[in-house]
Amino acid sequence: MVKLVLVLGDQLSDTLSALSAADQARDVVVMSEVATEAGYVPHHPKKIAFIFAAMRKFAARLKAGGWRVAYTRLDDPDTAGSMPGELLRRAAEFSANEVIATEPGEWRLIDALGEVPLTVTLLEDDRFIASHREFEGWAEGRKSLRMEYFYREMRRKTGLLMDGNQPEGGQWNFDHDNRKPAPDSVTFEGPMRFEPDDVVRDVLALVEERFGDNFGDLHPFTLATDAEQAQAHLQHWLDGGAPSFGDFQDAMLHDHRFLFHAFVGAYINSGLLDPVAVCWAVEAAFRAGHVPLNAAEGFIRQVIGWREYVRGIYFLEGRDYTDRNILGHERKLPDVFWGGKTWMNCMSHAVAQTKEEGYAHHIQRLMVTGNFALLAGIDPAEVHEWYLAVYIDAFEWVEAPNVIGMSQFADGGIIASKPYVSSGNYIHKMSDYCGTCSYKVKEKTGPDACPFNLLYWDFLVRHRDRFSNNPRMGQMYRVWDKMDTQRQSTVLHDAQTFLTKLDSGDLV
Ligand code: FAD
Ligand code: DLZ
Ligand code: SF4
Repeated sequence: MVKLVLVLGDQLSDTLSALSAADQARDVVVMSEVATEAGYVPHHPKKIAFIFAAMRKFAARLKAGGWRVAYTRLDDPDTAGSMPGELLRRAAEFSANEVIATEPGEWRLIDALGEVPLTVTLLEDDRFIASHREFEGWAEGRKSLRMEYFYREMRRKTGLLMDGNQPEGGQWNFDHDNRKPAPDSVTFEGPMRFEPDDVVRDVLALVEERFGDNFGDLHPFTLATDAEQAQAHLQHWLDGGAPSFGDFQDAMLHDHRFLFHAFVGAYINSGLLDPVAVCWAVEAAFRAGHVPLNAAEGFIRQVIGWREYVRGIYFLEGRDYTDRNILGHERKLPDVFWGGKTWMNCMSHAVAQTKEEGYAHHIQRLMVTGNFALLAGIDPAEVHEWYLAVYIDAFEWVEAPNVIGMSQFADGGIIASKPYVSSGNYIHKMSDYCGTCSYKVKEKTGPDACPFNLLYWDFLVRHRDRFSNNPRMGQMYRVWDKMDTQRQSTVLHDAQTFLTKLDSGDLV
């Protein structure tokens, strides 16, 4: 009997376990652009266009490879509008009662598939290095789940950057070499850009019509939308960006949005690039003497360390992870995040770039928008929805641990040993944003004081009970305690004035 083989918009890999388990001569691949997936958050139009275009091209690739594919476009009049609905419709059409699927990357969809009145077999997503069982085994009995130790296991398992049993260069981690402030000049021009072809143009017209009001610019659209283009983009970055990736990983520059970052998140997460193959390509560039060890190790750690680790945490922690709010933050997400005008140059820049590209690099996400949300006490669920909507690479399994855990500390410290908060000083050191800002980064109080300076102390004081005994934060509490009490009250007063203006929608 025919079985349906479900392929989701972030499962566009030739090696997908559902495809490997199916019988090409008998089974039908089901792929659907559906309103529920396109609408569970107000996705950036570029993200929707990317997924739909990549899905259409992958469907064509499967057909060319001999598969029968039942593909539903968003504007198909017969669409059921949801993934379960589409499976039922196709089951009736092909007289099928069994579905083979690779496990989705989101509890919401896993649960929805569980409710479908068909026999649904969920297979492991073996595009990841660590299975759920492996991660659970690693986590079991540990007091704290730090990424670093997990990462070493992944290095041993894959053999990446290993010298026998030992790490290449005698160290597992070269992070201390990777914190240089922004360079004076950048010659790498950023991601490779692709002119829209016919498939992409069709999708752009559809997305413009249906999702044109969502936050984010659809045009210009120059993303890679198939595996060959993504591979060409990767090579372009290996040649030009990878050698400096490590040194300037944490830097931020007005005129260089991408700096030396790889811009591969969306391509890896959707399945167009294989994460381990990408890492082997970086390792090969290192062995060829083209990429230094600190860059190669730094990059490989992000992919086989952080990426695998956050996925492990998402599934280990379960369905309620996105509801966590240990710090009790309840402020509404201010308009600044949706492009509302602000005098804060760093925020304005990070949000404008997000609107135009559907992309910001890690430090912009963590130390600008994330830092601001945490300092200002914004409800982590709202912060989570924002990140899930606005970044092209955002899928819940990877986005939620980064936002709820790493950035907002809402999980109480499962991922981060201390909250990632900083005053304006850090942003000043790592970027060229402060020089042209209306606020003064060196001013600590008064109407011109950098809001990050005010909110930093306000945050620490608000959460003193929780953090003052944290060994990595004690020093900051000592600095606060030594401050003149008059100055302390001015700082807290000015912080409140700022937050009141923020809440009233005044320009801040
Ligand atoms: P590069 O800096 O070139 O890094 C290479 C690759 O390493 C990335 O493509 C990604 O696959 C992996 N990587 C790096 N850091 C992480 C990390 N912390 N977690 C998982 N993988 C990582 N990444 C996503 O893929 N999707 C998200 O929705 C997402 N949301 C984030 C939200 C916040 C608040 C923060 C702080 C980080 C988030 N990240 C997310 C992680 C990281 O910021 C992005 O992976 C990265 O910016 C993507 O750009 P790039 O490909 O140029 O990355
Ligand atoms: C993100 C996304 C969007 C916007 N649209 C679709 C879609 O129409 N059809 C589909 O199969 N997948 C889509 N996706 C990706 C899914 O939301 C993703 O598979 C789940 O969030 C699990 O990671
Ligand atoms: Fe951001 Fe403060 Fe610098 Fe302005 S001065 S760019 S608000 S850190």
